[in-house]
Parts: sequence; structure tokens; C-alpha cells
Amino acid sequence: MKLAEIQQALESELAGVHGEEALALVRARYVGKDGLITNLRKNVDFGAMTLEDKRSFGSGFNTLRDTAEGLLKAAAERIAATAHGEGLKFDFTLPSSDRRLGAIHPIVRTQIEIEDIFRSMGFTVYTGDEAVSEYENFDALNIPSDHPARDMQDTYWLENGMVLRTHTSSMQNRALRQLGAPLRAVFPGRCFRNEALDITHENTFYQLEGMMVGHDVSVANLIAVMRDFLSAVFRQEIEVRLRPGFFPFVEPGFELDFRTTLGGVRRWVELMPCGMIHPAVLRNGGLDPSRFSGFAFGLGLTRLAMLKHGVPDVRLFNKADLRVCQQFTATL
Ligand code: FA5
Repeated sequence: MKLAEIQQALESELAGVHGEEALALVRARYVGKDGLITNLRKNVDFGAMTLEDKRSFGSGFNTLRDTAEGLLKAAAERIAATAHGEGLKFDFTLPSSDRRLGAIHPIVRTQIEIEDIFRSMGFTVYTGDEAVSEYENFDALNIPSDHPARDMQDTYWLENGMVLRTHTSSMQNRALRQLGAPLRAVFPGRCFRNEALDITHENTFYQLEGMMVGHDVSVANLIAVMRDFLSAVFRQEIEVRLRPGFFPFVEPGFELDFRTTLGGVRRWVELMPCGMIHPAVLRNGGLDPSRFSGFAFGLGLTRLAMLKHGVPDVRLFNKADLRVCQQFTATL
């Protein structure tokens, strides 16, 4: 190989080298102990050469060796500079100019807040499945298949016979069986109904169910718990009232209204259905209704978040519209 060819070969190899390890290999191959350039000198029969030839070889060799060292040094500097980010068009240690932090969705925030309040009152937070059996969603709650109450909750049925739960009451049976009595628990979660959508109806919405079961639990306990809970949510003294309401899984059943000065106006606001747990539901949950009694309520978590934050249309919550969600980041 001629000297010029060796230099060319070295240059083209170095152009493809981007790491320190690869560079060390190239260095060894050319100027190492057994390197291409180093060996040039070993393989020459100086005894057979004229003085002129010796001089010419010597200067050519020295030039090549010096050039090779220079090329290797330049490559080493290039690799080191890239490793430290120099020479790049950006500094990736600088903070991004587009730092958009996420925030907790207003419904989930409301849920967390309510869970904390109930925990402080001795309630357990219990979660369940969104796809449940027909039994859990209806039959266990005293709603047999021919009961007109089924028509009130237009249901999404799955091909395997299960349903997307239409209400968090679907957790009642499981909670009674798994937790037993005495019991104080809330179960928040997403519910699904095939609704005609309007400003207060979504097909996907959140409820928070609550149950308290024990010896001698009465309507008075229901009123007291609801009053304390709502006073904590709205951070002011809240009055509640019960009106009769019908649900097959409570007896007697109520609609609970509360009164506050929301928006400067003192008025009654319809908030949630509730009632004393029907004896059949207790029995289905493995409890003896002559020994245990309890209350249950089904809070519309989505509606409460609307009330609390003055959101006029429930559909805004599910739209993933940043202009809506961003309004809640400041209050985290
Ligand atoms: C029920 O779902 C009963 N399971 C509640 C219950 C629990 C009664 C325990 C007695 C004892 P209802 O269908 O009314 O009831 O729904 C309860 C709340 O869920 C409503 O007050 C409302 O706030 C909310 N809700 C119901 N449907 C929708 C919907 N399509 N969009 C948004 N919120 C809804």
C-alpha cells in the first residue's frame, strides 16, 4: 500500500467513527504496535536502499505518521465534543419553553375531596368493576327482570351477558358480602347509561355510593351523616331535607335536597336519592334484616362537581377541551 493510500484509508475510516471505543480500534490498527503505519518501517530493507531512497522514505514516513496522529486527535476531539452536547444546535439541559403541566380532572378532584371527608367520618373507600353481572346491577337490588325500574336505566349489555354498571349501587351486594356488618363504606366510580344527552345527562358519568349498616342505624343517622358531609364539601353550615322517593332497593326511599346560599341565593337544591336499605337487599348480601339495618345513598358525583364549580353543561367534562380543564389547575 502506498503512503497516500494509507492516509486516504485512515481518513475515510475516521469519518465513520462516532465513539471512543471505535476510535481506539482504528488508532491501534494504524499507529499501534502492530499497526499499518508502524509496520511500514519494519518491512523495509534499509540495507538495500540508496541514501537518497532512505531519505525520501524517512520524510514520507514521518509526514504520514504526523498526519495520522493529527487526524486521530481531531477525531477524538470531535467525539468528545458531541458527547458533551457541544456543537449541537440545542442545549437539552435548558427547561422547555412549552411546559404544560397536567392537572387532575375536576370530577376526580371532587371525588378525592369527598373520599377524604368520608374517611374522616370512619368510612372505607371501596372500588369495584365497571362491567358487572346482571345480578349485581339489578336482581340483588330487588329489581327483577320484569320490574319497570329497569326501564329507567337504559343499559349497555355486553355480549357475555354482563352489563356496564348503570349505577354504583351495583357494588352494594359485593360490599355486604365481602365487608359484612357493621359497615361504613363509599364506592365511587364511573357509570354508563344509554341516555338522550342534554346539559344534565351524559352517557358516562360518576356516582359515589355510600352505605352504613349496623345495629339500629336509622333515618336520623342518614340525615346527620349527609348534613356533616355536605357542610364539609361546601365549607358552610348546610340544611338538608328529605322528600319521598322510590327505588326498589330502599324502604323508605327519599330524595335529599340541601339548602345553602350558593350563588348568593338561598334555595333548596335537589341532590341525591337515598333511603333505608331494603330487607331483601340485606338478605341477598347475607345479612339478617331483623338484626341489621342501614342506609344507602347514590350521589351524582358529576352533578356535585357541576354545582361546586358552576359548570353549566355536564358534557363539558368529557370533551377533553383544554380551555375547560385548564381553569381548574389553579385550584389544585
Ligand atoms: C340511582 O342511580 C340510584 N342507584 C341511587 C340510589 C342509591 C338510590 C342508593 C337509593 C339508594 P338515579 O338514577 O337517580 O339513582 O341517579 C343518581 C344520581 O346520579 C342522580 O341524582 C344524578 O346526579 C346522577 N345521574 C344519573 N344519571 C345521570 C346522567 N345520565 N348523567 C349525569 N349524572 C347522572
